[in-house]
Amino acid sequence: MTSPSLDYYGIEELLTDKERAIRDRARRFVQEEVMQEVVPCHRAGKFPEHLIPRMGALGFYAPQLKEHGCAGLSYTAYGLIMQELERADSGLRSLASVQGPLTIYAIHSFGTPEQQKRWLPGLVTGTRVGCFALTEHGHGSDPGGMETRARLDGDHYTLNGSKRWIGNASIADVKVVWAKDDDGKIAGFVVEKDAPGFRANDIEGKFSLRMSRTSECWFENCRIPAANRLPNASGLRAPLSCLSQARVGIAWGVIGAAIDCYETALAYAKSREQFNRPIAGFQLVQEKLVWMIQEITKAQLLALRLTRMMEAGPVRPEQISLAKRNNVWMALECARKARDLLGAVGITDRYSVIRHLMNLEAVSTYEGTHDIHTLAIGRDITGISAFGG
Ligand code: TGC
Ligand code: FAD
Repeated sequence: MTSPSLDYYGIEELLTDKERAIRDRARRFVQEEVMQEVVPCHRAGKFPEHLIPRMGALGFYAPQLKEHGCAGLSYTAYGLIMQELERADSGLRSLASVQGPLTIYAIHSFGTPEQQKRWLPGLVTGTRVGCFALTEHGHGSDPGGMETRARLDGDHYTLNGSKRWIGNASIADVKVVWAKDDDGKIAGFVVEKDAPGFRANDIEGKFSLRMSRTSECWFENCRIPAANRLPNASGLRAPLSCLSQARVGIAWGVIGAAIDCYETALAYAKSREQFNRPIAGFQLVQEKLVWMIQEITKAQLLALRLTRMMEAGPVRPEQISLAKRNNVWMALECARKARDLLGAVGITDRYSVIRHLMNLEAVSTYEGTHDIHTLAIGRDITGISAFGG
């Protein structure tokens, strides 16, 4: 159960019984099967890969979608699952984001029935690993400038180019790759494992999202069947609509990381004594704890309102940008304040806080940086684009 301090505004009452049950099951999974893995995996810079099919069996991949084995849950239930995963580690939620709202959503939304039948069951159950390759070495915030090309050559496409910072690309069985076609239009292609002309390396030396595999990859005359083009994906709108799905999950997910930081800091502040009293008794310490619970509460309300709106009908991408931007910033600030309250022990992995802090730096960058979302919302409210040339 959520402790009363974390439900300052009675959010619990706004959830359905089913949503609460789904969240509690995700929390049990994290406590019973994940937590013991996190610190060793984080130290080793590895993801516990046996959990990939386990998370599939629990229905964690794109649960907001219907059919093809997806759970057909509410957007709020999807968000609550992401919250529980990210309470453990952003890398766990990231795995679910790449597999679900990115890879599965792309095939689910833009594929033919045959393509869906072929690739979705393995991805949804987690017996096959997916990846979503949009970012390139020269194009991160501006994916519209991508240089990867797909040339139609009889019954094949030939892909040339490179992608960088791609979650799970080196092990993925099913890679959704975005490239420009012969007409210069952005299109989606599925590159299967062992496609000739594909190679990938994992990126080493990460201080953030260490419990996550991140790769760079190259397509050198990489031949794939023409039937692997996703026919309903046309233009930048297609990958961006996948990002919208994932950003909602992030807006909820980071609340989990923030709650874990808050709970850790509160417990520590009550037990740690300096100047003959618990540090929780100092005004400056209380101010930090109050800031955290205030901002977590606002973030919960924002995320919940967003997913309730999505359950009722479409929302605008900028409304999703607002939640991603605010909630990731909030979680990062919570992690910074919690790290401060823990003093020296706060820099060790005996406590989760420094790990969350480092992870959230990447979460602030990926799926649109904080400033890119600022500009997206700025364009929406002023009608003037400040993105540049
Ligand atoms: P712009 O003119 O704004 O848009 C092009 C077309 O797309 C439409 N659109 C969207 N559609 C659906 N969802 C969205 N979120 C959309 N945003 C825009 C738009 O209406 C337009 O449609 P149409 O029909 O008129 O053509 O394009 P722009 O080139 O100005 O770029 C806008 C910008 C900068 C906001 C966009 O490029 C952007 O979001 N950049 C950030 C890139 C990004 O987020 N990359 C993420 C890569 S994947 C990743 O990080 C995975 S990490 C996952 C994990 O581990 O958890
Ligand atoms: P850049 O775009 O070079 O930005 C650098 C800085 O410039 C940022 O501060 C940015 O805000 C700022 N900036 C850029 N343009 C403007 C502007 N117009 N005005 C003001 N400021 C600007 N991508 C995928 O496709 N698939 C994945 O699975 C994936 N997983 C990832 C996992 C991790 C751990 C990380 C770190 C990244 C991942 N990414 C993935 C890539 C991620 O989406 C990009 O890193 C992100 O979009 C930013 O691109 P960039 O790193 O090239 O930064």
